[in-house]
Amino acid sequence: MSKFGIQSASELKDWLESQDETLGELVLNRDIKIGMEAWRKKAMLQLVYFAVRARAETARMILEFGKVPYLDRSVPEYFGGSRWPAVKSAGLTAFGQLPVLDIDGTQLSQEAAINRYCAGLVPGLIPADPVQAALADSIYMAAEELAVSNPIVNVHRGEKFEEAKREFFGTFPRRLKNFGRLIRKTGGPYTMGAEPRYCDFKLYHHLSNARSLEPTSLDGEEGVGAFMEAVEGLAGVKEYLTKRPVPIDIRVKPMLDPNVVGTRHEEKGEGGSSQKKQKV
Ligand SMILES: N[C@@H](CCC(=O)N[C@@H](CS)C(=O)NCC(=O)O)C(=O)O
Repeated sequence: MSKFGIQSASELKDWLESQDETLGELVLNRDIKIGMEAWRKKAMLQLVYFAVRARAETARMILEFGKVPYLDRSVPEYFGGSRWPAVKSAGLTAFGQLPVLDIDGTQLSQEAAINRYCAGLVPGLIPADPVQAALADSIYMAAEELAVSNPIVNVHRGEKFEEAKREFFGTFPRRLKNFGRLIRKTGGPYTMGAEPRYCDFKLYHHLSNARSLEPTSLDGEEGVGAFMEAVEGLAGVKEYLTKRPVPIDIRVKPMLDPNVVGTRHEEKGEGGSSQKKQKV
């Protein structure tokens, strides 16, 4: 037994993980910190979501960037063959929504919480300084205000699509200006300067949604093009972006191509969409 009363590797792991980063900086030497990182990465992560490019995308980019192993799970894969309506009515997720990240059996809901947890596994994505970390959160939340782009790309059709798109692009230019100003102020290429922070993956996702709806929508805001390229060039992210399925038939019959495991085809059992009723 150690003088701290820690008796097993798993107790040590719990203790290490309960320490905040500042204390970690003071107490832990570099090797222990690396060991702690490795331990964290050993957690079995299962990301459960629908087959749309929406609220799981930031977590995927963060995990791919950090080379953190995880499993992408469809609803039937994770919930023993059940489909979403049954899962939801049985209360099998905390808030009746996805995404969910299963961390060694503990289910974490809410995209922001999932992304922050994932970012914590990757050194540098959450600034060590609490004020800087809070600033990263504020940029993240400002990007979250673009989240209505998700259903426009992945769900809406016809008149509903046109209406939602019109509304989105009504406020988008002013929001984009704010992000552009921020990037220029910090010197870029990322929102907080030379290093990527977790908020950058969230912002990238929503700006790329905007770009797939209106290919020229990011043009003319200095710094934003370089921001997009910088995120796209990050090791791990670059490979991921080329291999991920692509939203196709936006506005008409949106779906992902190729039809990956857990896509709406499979969710319904055969061709056709069962997800159009879901709120993405
Ligand atoms: N605030 C939640 C929103 C989650 C959410 O709206 N999830 C949608 C998919 S993107 C969902 O689960 N829709 C299915 C339903 O509500 O039945 C988060 O950030 O995770």
